[in-house]
Amino acid sequence: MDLITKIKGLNTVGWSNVFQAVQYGFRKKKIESSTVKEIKRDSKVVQKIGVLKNHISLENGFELQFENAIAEILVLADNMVRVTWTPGKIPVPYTIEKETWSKVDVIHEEQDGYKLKTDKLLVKVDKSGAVSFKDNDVVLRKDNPPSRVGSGWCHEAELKDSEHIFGLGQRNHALNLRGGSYLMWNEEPMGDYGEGSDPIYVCIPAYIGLHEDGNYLVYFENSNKGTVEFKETATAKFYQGALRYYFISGSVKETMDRFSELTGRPALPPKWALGYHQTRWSYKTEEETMEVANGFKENNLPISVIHLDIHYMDGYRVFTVDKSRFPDLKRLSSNLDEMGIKTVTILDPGVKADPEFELYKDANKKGLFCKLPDGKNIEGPVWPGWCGFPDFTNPEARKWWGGHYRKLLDLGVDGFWHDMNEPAVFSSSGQPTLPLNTMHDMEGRGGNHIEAHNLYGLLENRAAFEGIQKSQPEKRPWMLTRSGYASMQRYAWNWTGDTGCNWWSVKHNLKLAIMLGLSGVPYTGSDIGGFNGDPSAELYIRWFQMSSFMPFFRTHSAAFVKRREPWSFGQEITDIARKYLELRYKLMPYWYTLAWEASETGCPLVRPLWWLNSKDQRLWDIEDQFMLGDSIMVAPILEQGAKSRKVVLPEGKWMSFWDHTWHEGFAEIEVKAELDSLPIFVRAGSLIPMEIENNLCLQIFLNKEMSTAGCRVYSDADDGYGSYRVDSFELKYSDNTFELTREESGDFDFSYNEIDLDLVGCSVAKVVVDGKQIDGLENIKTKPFRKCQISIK
Ligand code: MIG
Repeated sequence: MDLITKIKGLNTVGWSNVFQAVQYGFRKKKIESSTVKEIKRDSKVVQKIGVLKNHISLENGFELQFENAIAEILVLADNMVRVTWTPGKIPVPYTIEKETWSKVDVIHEEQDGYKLKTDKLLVKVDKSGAVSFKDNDVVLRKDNPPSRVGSGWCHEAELKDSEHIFGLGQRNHALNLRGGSYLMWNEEPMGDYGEGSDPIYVCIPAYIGLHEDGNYLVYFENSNKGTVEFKETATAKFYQGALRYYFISGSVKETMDRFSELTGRPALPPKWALGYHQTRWSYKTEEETMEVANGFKENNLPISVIHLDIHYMDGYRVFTVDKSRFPDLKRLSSNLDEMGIKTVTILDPGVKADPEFELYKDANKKGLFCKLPDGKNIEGPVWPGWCGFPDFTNPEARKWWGGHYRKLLDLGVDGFWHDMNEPAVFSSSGQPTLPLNTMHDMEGRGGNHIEAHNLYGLLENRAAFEGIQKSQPEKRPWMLTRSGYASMQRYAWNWTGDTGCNWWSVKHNLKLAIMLGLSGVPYTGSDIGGFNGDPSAELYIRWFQMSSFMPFFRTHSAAFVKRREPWSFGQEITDIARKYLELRYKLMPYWYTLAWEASETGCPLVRPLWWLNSKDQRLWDIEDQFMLGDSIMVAPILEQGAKSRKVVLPEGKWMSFWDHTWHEGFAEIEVKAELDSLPIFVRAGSLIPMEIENNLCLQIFLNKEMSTAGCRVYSDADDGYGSYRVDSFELKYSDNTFELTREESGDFDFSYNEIDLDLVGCSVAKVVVDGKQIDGLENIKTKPFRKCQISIK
């Protein structure tokens, strides 16, 4: 980062903090200088694994002993293998949800190398230490023998010419990561990030390789600082630790399923989180917050959540409330609650080093802050001034931190917004975080910041999740986080931080959502309109339209810019915003069912176009369209002034959501899109469940050339861990008659009075519901049926 960017960045943090940032910058440089030197020196020491000396056959794998290293290859599931090269510290399994796997049938072979075979995968290790992975006789990937570099590892795999790479968390790059080099180090970019500013807040060392012979997912379980590069080879380097990675084969759905079984399924959110959120840095008083809430009601704009940014705290002290601005937070939250609005408050991990502050005193006494090798706390400046940073790798610190949420829950706060948890520290030089040689507990085994840094946000979220679950076991915790790491989907949603206020950023945020999804994190979204700037009405509403199809749907803006509620842009924009808000809420059964499916299978909600057909290479580079689930395809307008755009339709038939015209797939079409219009297409064979006036409405997009369609609808009490139900609708078509059946499972009561059927693009001749003919053919409304026959003209 050059000096100018840095100074610009410091400008957003406020000049009053610059002095401390400069002080900390110098201090940090001095503290970590010997570690930095060591890393430099170490990076030049390369050691080969040497020759194979011995091998041991294990129940589900092999241990191969080389002259300078040991490889353990274990089959954990029929499509997943774990490879571990030591020496190096074995990771604390912070990112692993499932450690014990049931036995798999594995055939061992020992000729021409060491082979392990399951129904789905063949792994072969050569005497040289090279490892190859095959699926149905096709080589998916070949790994070269790794080498030790300093106290870390360098791992290299061959890539095929056509191979595309997706994942690694949030990256400032094209969706296909091929050709780039990526630092694995969560970083606050200090101001807007743009092209070339990589890394940012969430790095995840997992990626999908896609080529003409298939695809796979690789996850490196190594949280240390490192780099991953995709040029001729995929080269991963980690500064320390054992080289441990998981290789998963199968369709993209199967790989996401296995990966989320390994690292944890995405938590099912309370339903309100899928609604619209509004915030600003900050709504500074109770009055101002109520005024915003009333603005939504007056303008007839649906809203579910308002977030309070840092001004609600007393001098930015975490877990406190500023009594002059928010004299009665409980009153505010219950007033909002009556309007159907949930309250979310921001929390930063830094604890003000104020000898009068109870929280600080307590953590200090208990020794819960991060320390330097000399045993003293490392303190750094953030919003409250000098702060201590809880060591979330210490189980005691997690418990302690998690215990404090109760205070805010008791004040009626419904969810939490975790900012600055890279962790970010204001610093005028080097990376704006803690020194590399900061010590961490790492569940008692010890470690430094090189290893713990990327885990910091993840473990703050875990501490919160566990604490909130304990304080409020009847509800599902909801939190939003800026930083995170592999497996964060178990605890938190993500937003993409201080994104730029420009057209590049709106485009880029679509890529970030797809990338995160393919890295295991399904819930993300961006500050609508960009963070630090004043978007034009056009930029705002185009961004808003796209975000209405993103899992996290929120307008946010920085402290020094104009107010940004939808009505700030005038009547026309307010009306367009209402149209997309209403559509979002209508589609809630579709969203909620996708969320439930994600919690069962790890599949992201927002998917790349090639999700449905990974063989179609034309789809591999498309990064300005996306699938929401398997049925809805969105092609947002991402160019200033554009009133139309090109849309690529994958194989199959597609119906325009708005004008109900059919389009042949495997084609590119030009679509008109005036300012109020977002191109949306529905795949033929889809049933889209919607909620309209408390009824369940099924929009049926069945082309007469097709014979089946279906969908599932998940419902429960919208929160908590009680009973649920799944209604599975299946539709068969022949001889001008549709037969629609509904099967139910689970014991939650059906929550709709009626089911409305909307046969898009057909005129109905006769409807028979559970054996009885009904009237009203234009608009079919029925009691919850088992079987319904519809004849069309
Ligand atoms: O240093 O809390 O990304 O969303 O409004 C800035 C103030 C701190 C950064 C977050 C932004 C939030 C802001 N925070």
